[in-house]
Amino acid sequence: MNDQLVLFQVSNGVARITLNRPDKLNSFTLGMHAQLREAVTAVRADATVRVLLLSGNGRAFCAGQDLSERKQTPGVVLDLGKSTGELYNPLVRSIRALEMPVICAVNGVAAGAGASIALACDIVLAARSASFIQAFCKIGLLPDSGGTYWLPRLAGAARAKGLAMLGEKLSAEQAEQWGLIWKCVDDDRLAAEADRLAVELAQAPTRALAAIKRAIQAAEDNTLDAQLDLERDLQRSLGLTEDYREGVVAFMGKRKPNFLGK
Ligand code: LHQ
Repeated sequence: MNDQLVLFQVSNGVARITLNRPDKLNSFTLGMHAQLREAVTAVRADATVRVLLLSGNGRAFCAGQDLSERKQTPGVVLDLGKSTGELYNPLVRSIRALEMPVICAVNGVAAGAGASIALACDIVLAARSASFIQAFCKIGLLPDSGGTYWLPRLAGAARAKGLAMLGEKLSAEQAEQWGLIWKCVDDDRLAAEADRLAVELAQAPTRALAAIKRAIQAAEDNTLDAQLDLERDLQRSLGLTEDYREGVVAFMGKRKPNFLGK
């Protein structure tokens, strides 16, 4: 039996989390949730980490909930709200709250909650052969883990409803064209391109990136007035950072800045 349901490694400011149940398309079990939670907690606690890179092992990114764990048993009331509320929602919230960029390298199919978790990340790269499937409607459910939040915001309500109600496979190329993801790249370039971005972002002014993440997420609900105030407040605190000072000094000195994420 495979006990390492999530692979976790930190080097040079980059934390790499890889979902690791390839034979079941990295679908979520209780055990995988627990290990993923532990890894994200370790990322948050490690001050050297400046970017998180999430991916999947094998031919899939993640096929959502492992349905063998969610079968109806006669006489037992199945509470899907419990697993959504206690497992998936905290995961989505933790990704959104991480004060660093989270890159998702979608190496293959992302279905159900797997698609939602990918879309919760800040920069989503996908292999050209990857796909996104709102599989929920095929088993009588609605998109969860933020699915009904990301889809209309990223793709518009018409496409969101089509995707969620039809559950058709959306190719990575179409996902890029519809603005669901950052980029789709050739399969054999995905790992290298994700690594290149991770290394670049790990050398970026982390606090500015965290502020960008926070502000853009807030913009999903804010009025312009509230957003202008938030930008002012965040800019005020960024103006006090070492990285801002370094950025300006480096620009004036016509040299490359050395950002420390402070
Ligand atoms: C799987 C799964 C899977 C178990 C592939 N479970 N074994 C939240 C809260 C509470 C409850 C419910 O759900 C949620 C959120 C959700 O995520 S709901 C949506 C759950 N996911 C799905 O409905 C997707 C189910 N999977 C599929 O539709 C297909 O596997 C896709 C389209 C992803 C890939 O198809 P194929 O490439 O043809 O692969 P396959 O179907 O042959 O799968 C390979 C193996 O992985 C196979 O096992 P086996 O032992 O027969 O080789 C599948 O049974 C297993 N697998 N997804 N979600």
